[in-house]
Amino acid sequence: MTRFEHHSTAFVPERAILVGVDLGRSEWLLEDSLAELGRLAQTDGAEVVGTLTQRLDAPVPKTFIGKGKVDEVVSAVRALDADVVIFDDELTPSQQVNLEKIVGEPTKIIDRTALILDIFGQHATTREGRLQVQLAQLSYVLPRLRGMWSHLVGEQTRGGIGSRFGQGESQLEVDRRLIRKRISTLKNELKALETRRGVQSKARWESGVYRVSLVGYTNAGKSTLLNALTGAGVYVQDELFATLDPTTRALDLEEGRKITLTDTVGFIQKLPTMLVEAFKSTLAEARAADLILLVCDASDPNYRLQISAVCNVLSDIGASEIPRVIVFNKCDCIDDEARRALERDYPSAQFISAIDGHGLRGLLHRIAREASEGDSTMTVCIPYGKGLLIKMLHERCQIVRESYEEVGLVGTVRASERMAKTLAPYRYGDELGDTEQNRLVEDVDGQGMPADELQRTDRETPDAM
Ligand SMILES: Nc1nc2c(ncn2[C@@H]2O[C@H](COP(=O)(O)OP(=O)(O)OP(=O)(O)O)[C@@H](O)[C@H]2O)c(=O)[nH]1
Ligand SMILES: [Mg+2]
Repeated sequence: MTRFEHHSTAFVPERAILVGVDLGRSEWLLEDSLAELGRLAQTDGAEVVGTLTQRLDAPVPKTFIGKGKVDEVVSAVRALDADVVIFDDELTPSQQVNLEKIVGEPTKIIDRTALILDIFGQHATTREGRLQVQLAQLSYVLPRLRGMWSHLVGEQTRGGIGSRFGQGESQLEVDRRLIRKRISTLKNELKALETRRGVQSKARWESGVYRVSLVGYTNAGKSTLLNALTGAGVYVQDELFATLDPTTRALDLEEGRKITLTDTVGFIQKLPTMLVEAFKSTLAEARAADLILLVCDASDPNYRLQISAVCNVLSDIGASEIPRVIVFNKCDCIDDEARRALERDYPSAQFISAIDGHGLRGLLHRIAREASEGDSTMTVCIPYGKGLLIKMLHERCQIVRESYEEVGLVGTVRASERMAKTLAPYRYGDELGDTEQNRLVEDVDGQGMPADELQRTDRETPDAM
């Protein structure tokens, strides 16, 4: 969000006025919500020059805020030379048009949703991420075409927030029909990508590797944690929505188990529904996890509300049943008293600092413990010819005891339910161990799995993935 100054080659930040209304419906304090809006505006490159608030029982249908407040906005825009007025709540298309008319060109009236969409537009890097953002932006634009977007028709864009929507989409400037068509094309493209992603998730599920997703409020430190644990080199920044696209890295636990860790898009209160909708397939990464680490900024006074905002989105995307562990990050920034209070209120949480490494070993042990939940102990004998299966055994099971015998590798292992099924035909020393039942179908794909097992795994793969 920048504007071009005459006589200078430098871009200067747009000057923004924030408007917040206390409708008495949110648990968030108006000032906290506005502070967050200010950070969003900053992340988008704006400079906040003023803030106006109002307490209302219900929004005023035509202008969202009352008439007196509208007059105040007009005077503030003049006095502060503002380029844009940002409302903390979603405005209806007609409210936006009415306000633009009253405040007058060239000041833009936008809302939190548009701001978030703009940030997403700048931060999306993968093809899927960009398509998802475009879909969300066009869904936002469609009902507003005649209003705030009419100025785009036959006119060069004014630059800044909003003008980057649907970058390079000249048809955006034409009419709704074309936008609808584009929306449906985007949906199809995304569906195709989603199918491919689904295939990948399924492959990972079948491989039996335990999957952990890092989920949490934006800026909680998810990417920093992924980097600290795996050296992934994911973009970390003290700004909101630094990361949009999921990154997955493998990690070997000390207990001798391989897991994958996935970092993904952060959540925020009042997350626009169209974004949740558009980012379904990215968010499905969280849904496909065996364990969710709910990363939370312990130093943020609103951590409780942030946790509940995250839980709401998790339940929206159908991920509420997945086991989760709350991870309080940034513990280097809180004092002992605050730490004790958190430990008292969240006795089963983990406490870490992704920056100084405090608590990371404990966190890894906790993951190992969660991963071994439901494990069973079994003794197997695997012929040496089954190299891949032996590798799987070492990577995915906890080895209690092993010896190299003439018949093959004989190991007593703790195996997950999935691995136990894969290993069942190789049971050793009990009734299943006899050679007849041990008969293996030749490897089709080199996975070392008996054919009937492959079928079973196939059938049991959750549809959601
Ligand atoms: N003091 C302190 N700062 C931290 C810690 N972990 C992360 N940070 C800082 O918090 C900011 C956000 O970190 P990120 O890792 O980008 O957060 P994120 O959760 O990935 O954020 P989004 O991608 O925006 O959703 C950065 O400035 C980090 O340096 C920590 O343990 N202690
Ligand atoms: Mg991040």
